[in-house]
Amino acid sequence: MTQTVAAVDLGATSGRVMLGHFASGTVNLETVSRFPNGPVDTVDGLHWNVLELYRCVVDGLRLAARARPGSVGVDSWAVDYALLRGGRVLGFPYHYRDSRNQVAAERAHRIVPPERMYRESGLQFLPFNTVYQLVAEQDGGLLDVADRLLLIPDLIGYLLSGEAVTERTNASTTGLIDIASGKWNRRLLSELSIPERILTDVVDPGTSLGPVRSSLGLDADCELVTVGSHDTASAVVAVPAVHDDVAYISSGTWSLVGLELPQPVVTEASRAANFTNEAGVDGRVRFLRNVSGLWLLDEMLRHRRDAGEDVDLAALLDAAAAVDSRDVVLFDTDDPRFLPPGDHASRIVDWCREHDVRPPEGLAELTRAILESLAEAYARTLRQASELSGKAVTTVHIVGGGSRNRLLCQLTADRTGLPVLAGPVEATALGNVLVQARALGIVSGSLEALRALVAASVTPVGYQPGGERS
Ligand code: LFR
Repeated sequence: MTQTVAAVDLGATSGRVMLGHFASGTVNLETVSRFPNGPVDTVDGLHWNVLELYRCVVDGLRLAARARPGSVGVDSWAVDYALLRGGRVLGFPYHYRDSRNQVAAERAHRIVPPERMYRESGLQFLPFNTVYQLVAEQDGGLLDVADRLLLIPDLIGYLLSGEAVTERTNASTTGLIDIASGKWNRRLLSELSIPERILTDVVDPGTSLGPVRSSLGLDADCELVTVGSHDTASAVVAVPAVHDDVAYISSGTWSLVGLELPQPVVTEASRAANFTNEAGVDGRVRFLRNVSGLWLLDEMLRHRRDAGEDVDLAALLDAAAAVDSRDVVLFDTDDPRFLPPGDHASRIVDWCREHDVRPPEGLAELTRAILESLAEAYARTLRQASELSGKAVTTVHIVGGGSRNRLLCQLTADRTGLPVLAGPVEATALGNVLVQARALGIVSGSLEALRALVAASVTPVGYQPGGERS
């Protein structure tokens, strides 16, 4: 008998509602709806249009209702939040790429040094970590009146069910969770004047929050179930690993490059290398680093298209693959100039000029420069992850949208010197439905059992170092 659950998966550039059908030891995803998402530039900065996102989620779930899913789970990008008072959302949530955070980070570090923040949270420094956003928020006055903070997937869950909680994997990206106890870090909150009253209980993935609102047209017993609500946590659940010595790259807007560990690595060396210890499903640790991702390419192309240029992605990737290796340019994909939306092509050229590197010429060379630089950053990050954790890696799994980019996968095999297994593309939605299905008793077992189920359901594409670039 087939059993079904529904996933809401919100990415920084698009969202989707999917059904996960479970039958005979396999899982099969069905896309119900897709909708665009992105920053909205307003007079007071970059925001998310969460009401529109919620509307799209509701429309998708109404369509999903015909398959009578037993539950719904929500995941999204991390760190961003809404403030509420009396159940009402106060203003449009800020987008993490807004420029307000850098100054706030400096202000926060004058109160609590970054070394201590890292020791207590295990979180890599990113200027947009929730903790810094909340310090920036102190200037706007909303924190004084808010009575609740909800991270984006928890906000959507709240609007769907009326239940307000903070799911643990995403909570770990705030910088406000004490890594030793798994609880809100009260001392840090008080030192940074972040009111504790706005925080809700932290719950684990796989917790039922009760029925979704009846107006959605789902069955009366369809419940909201927490999943790895940080999209990367869900994606890592669905890495089709069949042995332990693997690394993963969750490749989308960002590339999240690292390992799964049983225990965190919170050393001065891991801090210096800016590795994070984010909470995974089942208490695992996602020891990884944020490397930039397809944002570099997508934003460069969006900018070109906005300027009226007609760009065919498939043809561009072929042209990029054909660029002579002597014309390949490497630049630092982590340079902060690439964080905000804008003209990435000019920024790459500027970076090259400033670093005495011949700038890439034309879109094919620019594209090749982006993909080679990403692959080089992956290789460096994976070497560091192994060194810092002592864990050997023999295979690299690439999951998410980037697993479809054959040139990127091949370059990753070349530059890491390791075989790459690419896919599934929809790892995040798969991880989301797997954790729900386990909570409902449709499937059972450890993360390894869930991954074996993914491996039985999808066939990754293999790339060998030195293979053909196509
Ligand atoms: C990926 C991701 C990353 C997080 C970034 C910002 O979609 O969730 O893990 O660092 O977005 O939230």
